[in-house]
This record gives sequence, C-alpha cells and structure tokens, in this order.
Amino acid sequence: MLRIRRVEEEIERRYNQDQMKTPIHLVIGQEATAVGCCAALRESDLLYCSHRTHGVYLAKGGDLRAMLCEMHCRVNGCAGSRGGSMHLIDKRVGMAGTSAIVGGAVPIAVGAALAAAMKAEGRVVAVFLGDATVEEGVTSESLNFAALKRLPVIFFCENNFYSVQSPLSTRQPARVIHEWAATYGIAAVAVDGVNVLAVQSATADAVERARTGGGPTFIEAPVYRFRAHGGAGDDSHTGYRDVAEREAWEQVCPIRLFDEYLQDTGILNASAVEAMEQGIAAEIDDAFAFALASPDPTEEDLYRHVYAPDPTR
Ligand SMILES: Cc1ncc(C[n+]2csc(CCOP(=O)(O)OP(=O)(O)O)c2C)c(N)n1
Repeated sequence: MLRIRRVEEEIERRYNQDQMKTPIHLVIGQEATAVGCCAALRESDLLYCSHRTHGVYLAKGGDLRAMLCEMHCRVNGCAGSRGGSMHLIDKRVGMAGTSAIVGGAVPIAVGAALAAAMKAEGRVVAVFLGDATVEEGVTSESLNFAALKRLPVIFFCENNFYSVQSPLSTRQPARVIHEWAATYGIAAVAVDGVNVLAVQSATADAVERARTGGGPTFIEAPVYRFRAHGGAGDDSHTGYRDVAEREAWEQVCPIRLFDEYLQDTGILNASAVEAMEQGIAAEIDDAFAFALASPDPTEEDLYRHVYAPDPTR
C-alpha cells in the first residue's frame, strides 16, 4: 500500500511537467482494496480492471518500469506504448488487462472465467469495478451469466460514491449495491474498504467459493478517492463534494490505519518503516530514470499489431 501511495505521489508531482502522455486516475486513498484483494489471489489467478488501474496493477505484481514506460509512451511500455495509464497489462503475473470503457472489463473477466471453468484450470478471475459500472447494462448481463454458469469470478466493487463529479444519489435509486447484486443469485457481501485485512479475508472467502465450484461473489467495498477523478490534485473545491467529507475520510486513511495496527502489535517498528520508505524511493527513482531513458516508438512500431486488409490486393 505504501509503495502504491508513493508511486502515485511521484506521478502526481511530475504530471504537470507533461512528460507523461496519458490521462491518470489516481487511487490515493483506495490502496487497501487492491492490496487486500491481491493478497488473497494466486499469481496464476487473473485480474481485470477499468480505468483506475495503478493500484491493482502494482498489487498484482505488475512491473513498475514497464508501467512508467507505458505512461511516458516509450517502447518498453507494458502495452507497447499504445495504451497509457488506463491500459495496463502484465501477463506474467496474471494482470490480465484494463479498459478505459466503464464496464468494458466486466464481460471480458466473465469470459475469462468461463474459459477457466471449461479448461478446469482451477483459476479464479477477479474484476475491479466502480459504483458507476453497476449502471452499465453489460454489468447486469455479466452478473446474470456468471450466476447461471456458476463461474469462478469475483466482482470487486469499489464504491467511492462518485462517477467523475456526479454523486450516487443523482445516478441510482436509493439502494444498497451489494444487495442489488444478490438479486442475481450471487453471493454478495460488504467489506470495510479501508481495512486491508478485512478485504483480504472477504476476498479469501470468495476465492474459496470460486475454486470449489460455488460460483461468483460480489464484494462491495466503500472507499474514498482523496484526489480528483482524473489528473493531479483534488477537485473538491469545484463544489461537487464537500471538503469536510474528504477530510473525514482522510482520518481513516488505509495506510495510516494499517501502520498503526502493525506498530501497536509490535509487528513493525519505525526503523523498518524507514527502511521500507528508502527502498521504495530508490525503486521509484530507478523506474522513472529507466522510463525517461527509454526510446520513443518508431514510425515502424506504429504498424505493429495493426490489422488492415492490403488495399493493393
Ligand atoms: C462507457 C463509458 N461511459 C462513460 C465514460 C466516461 N467515464 C470515465 S470514468 C467515469 C466514471 C466511472 O466511475 P466508477 O465506475 O464509479 O469508477 P471511479 O472513477 O469512481 O473509480 C466515466 C463516466 C467511459 N469511460 N465509458
């Protein structure tokens, strides 16, 4: 969680220098969901996600250098410098892909779960979605199909209450999202999204269900993004959400809570935290230097992976 936070803080610090050629959607404040979920998955399990990618990509073990190359549009990017921040992938570790289309990753994850079930691979597939993704028709279709086929898929809903700058109350009838999901015949639970151990435990239950043929689970985790929907900095001053609301959530910062728990129980001490900070800082420096030293794609690269019929034939 600390590594994700520090990586994003550095991305944010440098963002307006305009060397990164990508939109960004920071997860600062939402680290416990990515880390808690991935802690319960195996490397061979697959993870999909929408546009808010950095946390899950790093938590699943995605390569930091390749991520920063992607964000700087360099040849060593994890998506071949075609995707930017919203399209991170690292197949070595089961980070199976992310999509800028809200809801786009959900049916792909269900398809991957169907494939895993048909091949009897024992593989679980998880997909991260936001509260707005629940409003997309394809999410309903995906829940229905996953329930019908008892697929080994986990729908992980990070409910941060806003879609860009629109609050839930203007977008959905008053309801509890995981209770709505349960109407599809899916096991559905709520979990405290700032408590990494609670997230890990809820996901472990869902993984066990999926691996033993019990079918899908929908997990709803209330969280809060401390930054704007997109870009660097906070945008609460524009008036769509209360500054006091954000400040109240900052009191339950998932990293601070876990740090306090670990230090109170004697699992961690201040010098271990300092060593962690130093290791992370060195890794981040290295990864940015690597990205900035990597070459731009060539014109030839532009045509790789492109399918187009030859007009001369
Ligand atoms: C199909 C589609 N509609 C609209 C958008 C524009 N859009 C990008 S992010 C976003 C908000 C998504 O909110 P949510 O799924 O709750 O995730 P969050 O941004 O809160 O993490 C919207 C509407 C899009 N990318 N795709």
